[in-house]
Amino acid sequence: MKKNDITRINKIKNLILSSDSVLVVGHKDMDTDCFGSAMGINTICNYLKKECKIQIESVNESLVPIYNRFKALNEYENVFIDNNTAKKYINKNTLIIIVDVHAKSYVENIDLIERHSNKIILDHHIENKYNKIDDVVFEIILDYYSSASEFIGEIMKNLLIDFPISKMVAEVLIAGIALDTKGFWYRTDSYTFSILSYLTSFGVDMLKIKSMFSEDFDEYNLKTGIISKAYIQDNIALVLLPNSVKDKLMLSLVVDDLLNINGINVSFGLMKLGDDVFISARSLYDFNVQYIMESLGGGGHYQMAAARLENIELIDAQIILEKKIIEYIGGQKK
Ligand SMILES: [Mn+2]
Repeated sequence: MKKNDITRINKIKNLILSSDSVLVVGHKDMDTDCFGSAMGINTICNYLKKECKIQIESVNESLVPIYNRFKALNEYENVFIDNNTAKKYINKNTLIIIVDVHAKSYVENIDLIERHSNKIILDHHIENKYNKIDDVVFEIILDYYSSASEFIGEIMKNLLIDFPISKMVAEVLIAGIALDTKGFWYRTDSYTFSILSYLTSFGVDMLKIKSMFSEDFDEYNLKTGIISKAYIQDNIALVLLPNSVKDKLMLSLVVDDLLNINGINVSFGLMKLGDDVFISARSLYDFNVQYIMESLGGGGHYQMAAARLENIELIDAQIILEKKIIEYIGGQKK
């Protein structure tokens, strides 16, 4: 399967057209990519004149300001609904569109989804067959899309002929792509930029999107303090977050930023939360962090992956991780 497949796009269009209404469901702790793609589906439904609602229960802290801006607008007044309202909203001819997730354990409102048969999945994560929502009428789980927003943006670009999309919707889709590609660097190709070209054509100011990712002074200081204590060996950096940090976002900020430093091509960060240790990993070039995270029970992509080790101390997790890294490097040299 490749990008920009018109047959696939038409299939999705026809599934929407043959349904009474649409309910979009994303993942728990909804992020900007998930929200952007949901807003994209909502726009597609407007174009196809189908009623569409987006079920939102829990949103990530970083999405709150964007979400509030949409909620304040009259035209979206009844678009966002909670789990209970979603139950009352759907009938058997409603199409549930699951975006940016396909894992049973990570999707919002799994009870409702399992009881409903007319549902499809549109996701960009690496397929996990063991924890997948089943019995769907159609699914596209393609990890070569950088983001769900790129994927839905592609459908919009092909379907919405002469149909202007709102600047705010275009912005949130671009922000979704920016989030999952770490500022358009990771997993982007010429198709990604053609979608960005389409989306920016609706009067988008890219600096406004950049400002959505601004950090505050305290966060910046905390991050650079953690980074300054990283161990670095053979282009690989490893950093332990202090116990005082309770926000997992800091873990990904740290591993992302380590790769901005000359001479660091791979970064690992570890943090203890409750009884467990969370590990986040990034790489540039030819180093498969997904392989290492998978060997620890986690997953992700070649250059961006994560794992969770249960009931363990930080130091023990570090020892296990270092052993895996050494094994991986040893295997590569053979
Ligand atoms: Mn995503």
